[in-house]
Amino acid sequence: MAKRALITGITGQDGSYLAELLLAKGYEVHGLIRRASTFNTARIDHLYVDPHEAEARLFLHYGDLADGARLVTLLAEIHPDEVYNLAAQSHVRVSFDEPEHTADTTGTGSVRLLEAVRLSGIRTRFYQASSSELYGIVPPPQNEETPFHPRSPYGAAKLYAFWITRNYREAYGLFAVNGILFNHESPRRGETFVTRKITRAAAAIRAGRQQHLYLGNLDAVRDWGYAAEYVEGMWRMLQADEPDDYVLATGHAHTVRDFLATAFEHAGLDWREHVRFDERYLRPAEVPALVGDATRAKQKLGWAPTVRAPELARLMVDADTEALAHAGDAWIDRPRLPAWTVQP
Ligand code: NDP
Ligand code: GDR
Repeated sequence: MAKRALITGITGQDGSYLAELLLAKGYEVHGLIRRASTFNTARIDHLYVDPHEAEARLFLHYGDLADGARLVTLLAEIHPDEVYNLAAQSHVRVSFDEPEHTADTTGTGSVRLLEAVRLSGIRTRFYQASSSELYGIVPPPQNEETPFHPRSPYGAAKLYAFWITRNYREAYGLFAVNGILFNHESPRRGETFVTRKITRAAAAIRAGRQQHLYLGNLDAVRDWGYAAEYVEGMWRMLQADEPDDYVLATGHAHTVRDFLATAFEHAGLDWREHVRFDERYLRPAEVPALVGDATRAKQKLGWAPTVRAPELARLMVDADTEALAHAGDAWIDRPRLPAWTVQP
């Protein structure tokens, strides 16, 4: 019998890569999606097979991490072997504007899902999308033994989700793991995260569709990996003999400025001629440097990433150049929205 997985956050960057991976491994995949007035399935549309067809193995269900009763009925109906909790309000800057909503989705949402596992009485393995943002201002390199000091409402909400996941493991014997993932990017990255904002701008400026790129702190250091490789690590965590928490990271440090320089150079541009500072992109409290040590994942799971930030920057610029060519007049420069709103 094919294994069955439930993914929350399936319409997001990681959810789409994980759905692809699990389908390729022969899983039946169920995804939780939020009802919206427009379709929000662009990242998984290529996986669509008419559910009336016998070969269909991807099924979507309306639901929300804010709705605990719905999560119970859904789990009782689906009986997944594995649950991947990827859903979250995942933008750090936005979490300062919407701290309560972020706590409700990113923090309390996790305990709603864990309780739903317990109340529905199913036996399943549980993955929680934890984050390097937990480390905050604790200096690198960070590993599973490094203390936490989150710096945002997002980080604080993820801290609760981390501990409640561990608590369900200790209290109820649930096979529940935290993947503490450092930043990972791809051509499917949300357009307001800094890497994608940079690579979209590089493509648009080269094509004469944009003049300037407005950014905040260029000195922040991050450890950027490739999302498609990180979802493999998530899956491996749930195949281990014993539940444990794991860091996934490349171990390589780059500043935002480094990423910017590589991306613009690849587009044949000098970033200094186009980049402007906008204080609206600063955070009330910044996380200066995150660089992970993924030794445990390498030793126990055999997981090792191969794509580093410079290669990632180039592949994302290439993907955005191609997307721009196809979009034509439909191209929207979404990160420029602060001109009308305060969207980060
Ligand atoms: P995205 O922001 O791309 O995706 C978030 C997903 O969560 C979307 O599918 C979104 O749905 C869904 N979602 C948001 N709120 C709710 C809700 N209330 N109920 C149900 N679904 C909801 O994030 P990523 O794919 O980048 O990240 C996946 C997870 O990993 C997140 O939890 C993130 O915080 C965490 N993480 C990410 C890292 C990264 O570098 N990418 C690093 C470490 C952790 P919709 O499409 O409808 O908005
Ligand atoms: P991060 O990612 O906060 O690390 O969270 P983001 O790309 O938003 O910021 C990275 C760094 O770049 C600086 N920065 C800017 N950031 C944005 N978004 N826009 C800008 O214009 C800009 N200018 C400079 C930021 O200050 C920051 O230092 C991501 C998310 O995916 C989280 O969900 C995840 O948990 C962490 O990565 C690990």
